[in-house]
Amino acid sequence: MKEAETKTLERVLEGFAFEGKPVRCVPWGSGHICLTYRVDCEGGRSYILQRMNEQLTSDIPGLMNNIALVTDHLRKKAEDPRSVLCLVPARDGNWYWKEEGFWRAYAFIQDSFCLESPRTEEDFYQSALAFGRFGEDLKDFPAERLLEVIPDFHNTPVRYRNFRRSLERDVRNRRAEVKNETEFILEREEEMGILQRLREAGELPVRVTHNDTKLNNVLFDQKTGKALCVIDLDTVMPGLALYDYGDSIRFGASTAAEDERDLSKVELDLRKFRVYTRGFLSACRDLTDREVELLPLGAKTMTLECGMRFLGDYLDGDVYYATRYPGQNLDRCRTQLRLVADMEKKWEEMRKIVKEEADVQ
Ligand code: ADP
Ligand code: GN1
Ligand code: MG
Repeated sequence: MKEAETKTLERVLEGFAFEGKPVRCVPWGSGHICLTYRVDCEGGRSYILQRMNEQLTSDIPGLMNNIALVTDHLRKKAEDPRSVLCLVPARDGNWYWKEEGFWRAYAFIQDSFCLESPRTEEDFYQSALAFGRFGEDLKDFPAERLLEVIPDFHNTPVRYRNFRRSLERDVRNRRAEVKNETEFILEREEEMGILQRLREAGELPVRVTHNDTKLNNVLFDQKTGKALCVIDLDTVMPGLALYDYGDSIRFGASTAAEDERDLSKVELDLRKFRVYTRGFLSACRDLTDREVELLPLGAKTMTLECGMRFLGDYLDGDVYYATRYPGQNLDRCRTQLRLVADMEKKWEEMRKIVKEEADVQ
């Protein structure tokens, strides 16, 4: 760690009401958005400390208030305290500490692990239960009490507008290099606006949604191997159940990593698609027939939107997502678009699977 980073961390650690004196602080996890550390204290307690990404929102107190409201609600229904994130207040009573940016802390969930891809179908099924339950447990929480932390987060037409702006600005002169990807995205604009139009027409219910339901945003229990806790609640806000279902499929039902360079490895795994659908429908009992019918479109829309966001960030000069090497955002975009193309090939099968799984519920 650089000296300046160590100094900042020392001051931040003093800002939180930890039990025991912090004795170690090490970088932790592999998120794209927050800077995450694990803090170990004298006496054996551990914590997660995160520097929040201020690009997320200008209203960090509002974001933290969302997390506090939602975790309180979930805790009332939880049987196992480890199944809900537990915020640690800062010494001034806020849920965040300001020190060269905004920081927050959670109790470290012991004996848990995180997966970048499902090792088995059961892992993926477990994550479907966790995200499905998350929606189910929050169905009686009034969504309008939550701040729309990132306005238009999954408003795909607005994402198209932002993408066009990135194309026009073309600050790194990368537009010519991504002509094929750009065409692929723009050709599908009409279809990718359907969910937003249905939301605006009141034909799809607005619910409390997580909005970032990647497999690596679930912690698993080391002892039982079952999904334990949904994490990464920055984007919890009013949304559509289809976003949560779709984003999980995009990430977990792909046969390859999000930044795989060999596109021949990237496919939608229909087995995993079925397994996730089964878990999600069995845990989230509240979906309307219309929502169920639109699940495949949810998966396709979230995948294309994500690909477009990666490409937009590549055009902008990689300013939003953390990247480990030049061109990683373009690699990420390409896997998403390949997955969309594969979904188009498998469209009728996807619809059939959803129908079959809904019928057995
Ligand atoms: P990002 O928004 O950057 O993805 P996350 O909130 O998902 O940040 O956290 C990053 C990683 O930190 C997770 O993938 C997980 O490994 C770990 N993590 C987060 N919260 C906890 C917690 N309460 N207990 C244990 N590990 C955690
Ligand atoms: C980001 O925070 P993380 O790494 O779980 C992003 C998601 C993208 C995802 C792509 C707040 O998620 O929207 O789908 O990367 N989160 C935010 O991997 O923008
Ligand atoms: Mg995360």
